[in-house]
Amino acid sequence: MKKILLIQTGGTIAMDISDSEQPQLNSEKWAELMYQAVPELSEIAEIHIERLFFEDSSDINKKHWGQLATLIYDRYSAYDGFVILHGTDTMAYTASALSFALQDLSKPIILTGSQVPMSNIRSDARRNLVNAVEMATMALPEVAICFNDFVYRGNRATKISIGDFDAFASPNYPPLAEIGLNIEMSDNVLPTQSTPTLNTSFSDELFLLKIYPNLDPAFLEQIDFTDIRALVIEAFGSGNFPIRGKQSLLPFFKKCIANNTLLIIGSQAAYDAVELSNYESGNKAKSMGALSAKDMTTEATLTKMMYLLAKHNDNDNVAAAFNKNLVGELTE
Ligand code: ASN
Repeated sequence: MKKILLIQTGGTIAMDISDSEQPQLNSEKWAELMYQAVPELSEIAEIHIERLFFEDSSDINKKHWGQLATLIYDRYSAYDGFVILHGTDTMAYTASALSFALQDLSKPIILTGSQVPMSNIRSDARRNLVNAVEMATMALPEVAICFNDFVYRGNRATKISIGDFDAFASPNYPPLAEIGLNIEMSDNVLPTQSTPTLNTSFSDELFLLKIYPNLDPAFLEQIDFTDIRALVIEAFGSGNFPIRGKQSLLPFFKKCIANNTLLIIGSQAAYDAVELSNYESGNKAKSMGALSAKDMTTEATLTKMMYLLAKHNDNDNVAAAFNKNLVGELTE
């Protein structure tokens, strides 16, 4: 029987709504509840549970990503696969970050959670948990999100629904697996490697700006860019932004580049890829030296930049690595 390490990090899946005074269960009580609710788990794998921390996923940051990656790296040879129970709100960020933190995998690292606490009658926790544990026993050497009968590459996934069980999507990459009567595995899985690598450093020296009609660039002038090494823009469509009149963002972007801040153009549209040469504004950004996020999710764009800024001091090295497909996060 395969050995799976189940890592508890918090989120709705671990909440006990019947105990409003202490909604966060300890790992023993949670394990008890888990086996009570899903007794078939013990037929799928031998499961060991570790509670690493216990947070609503809004409070998870690069410190937690480092802890998770280190724990998996340290236990790597002892288990056949890993399941991380995580809140759904920032699951796609953690999955993306882990795909950069732990590369060259030969075993599955599957994140799951639920929209409704395990203790509720109509919770999605049981199904997601069974599916995730089963996927962690399979030949899937990737960081993946298993949710609502789909398995998505972690750095391609994004949360799309607050309340629906179908909470995640992978707009620009097909699912790695679909779980029905049978498990349909895709051929688009990363190749198995032999030895994983560990990186636990992520930089926070970046800033995300979502643009919108009537954004006054004067507000942006007030941001102190001294410690901001990269500015990620969620632009419109294929990478467009205002270039006429008082609302033109060109002077601000020029200032950023002069300040040695990397400029990355992403999109507010989830499907397809940024293409800077399609329109005048994108072309202007491109000739100023802006980078394209191509078809990456915002989660992947940000965590990739955080990883690269921590890894390289030189902007040219960051830019060169950013343009490449490192761990399946973009289509080249
Ligand atoms: N607020 C929760 C979290 O992300 C939401 C959930 O898990 N469904 O931790």
